Amino acid sequence: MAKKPFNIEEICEKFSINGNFTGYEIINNGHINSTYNLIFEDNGKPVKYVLQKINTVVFKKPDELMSNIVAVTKHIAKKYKEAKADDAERRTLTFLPCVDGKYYYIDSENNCWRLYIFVDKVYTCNTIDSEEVFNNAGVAFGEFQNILADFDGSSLFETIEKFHNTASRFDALKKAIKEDKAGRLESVKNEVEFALARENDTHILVDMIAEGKLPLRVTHNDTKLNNILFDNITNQGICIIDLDTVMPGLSLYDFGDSIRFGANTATEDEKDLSKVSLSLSLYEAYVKGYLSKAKDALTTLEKELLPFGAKIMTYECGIRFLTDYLDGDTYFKVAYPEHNLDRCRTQFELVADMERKMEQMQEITKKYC
Ligand code: GN1
Ligand code: MG
Repeated sequence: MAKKPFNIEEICEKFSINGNFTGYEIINNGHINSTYNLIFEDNGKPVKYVLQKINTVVFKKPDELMSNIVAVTKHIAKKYKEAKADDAERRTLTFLPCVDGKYYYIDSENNCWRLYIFVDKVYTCNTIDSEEVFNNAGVAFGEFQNILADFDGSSLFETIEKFHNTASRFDALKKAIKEDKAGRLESVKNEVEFALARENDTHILVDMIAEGKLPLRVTHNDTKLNNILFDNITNQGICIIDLDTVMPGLSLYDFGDSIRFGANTATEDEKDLSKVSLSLSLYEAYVKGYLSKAKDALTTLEKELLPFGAKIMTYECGIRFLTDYLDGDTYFKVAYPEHNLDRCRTQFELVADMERKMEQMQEITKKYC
């Protein structure tokens, strides 16, 4: 039998878990952390937890990271409890402290672990063709933003500096091009040209923040479809996960990243680019759901910029994949050598399609404002 990627005796001791360990599953959704479902048996009943190895190259300060997450999840839990919501305990993640009171522990090999209670009777999606479910995704992220509207953003640490500062992401790309660390520049001339041609776009939101035109809110910043747990029976997005990048940010980041991932007719790493496009019907489904919750909280300018938010987040993600490809794949997990390049290509294909469909995206958005 293959060696387990964690030491189960140590995990049980540190997080004081009772019950007999019966097995685990590897969850392959994220590009950063490693995630496992742990299954125990306690008094004849199965009990599940989710164990995550935090990528400490990306998240350098686990104490600050977990301080953010525990504060945010406690806030959300309190809100649903006060509202007497059905299933209040399933509406956010419950992290378990270690015996020393910290919400993570570092093992002898310097791996950093955290544990939360498994949310039962839910599913996740990596692609979607159901407008109804994507509409529910919009509702879920709209509600997430509302519920954090009265959370004090100044108490949050910046877990990754300038995370959605597209201008500084662009500078990082230029540096990677100059250094060409992995010797791959020659093979990505078209992608580099596509990226450099859109430099003007990279400053737009950054400048508007500096000029006070757009408000900072507490945002998720990584609103991929697979960061929503959907209820098996109602298909509602009941719990938002992957809270590592909850920080002050723009509503446009969250809206845009959802569209980037969920309204793409192909997966993020599809090799056949003819399958990649922006689905206007999925775009509409999301806008409708999202604005049904967030409309009143957003300013006119934010609402006007939603389609641009989708484009710029897709572009930003594309240049991040390209940068990592040029740097030799040091940031995102890859399954094969061209993985980051394939991801970059889908993102740029989608940007091009959004540019073609920008007017239609604007029309649709207006309808729900
Ligand atoms: C990463 O961890 P995951 O897979 O949910 C990344 C996001 C990217 C995304 C692209 C901390 O998210 O910013 O948009 O990959 N997270 C971090 O799929 O960099
Ligand atoms: Mg994730």
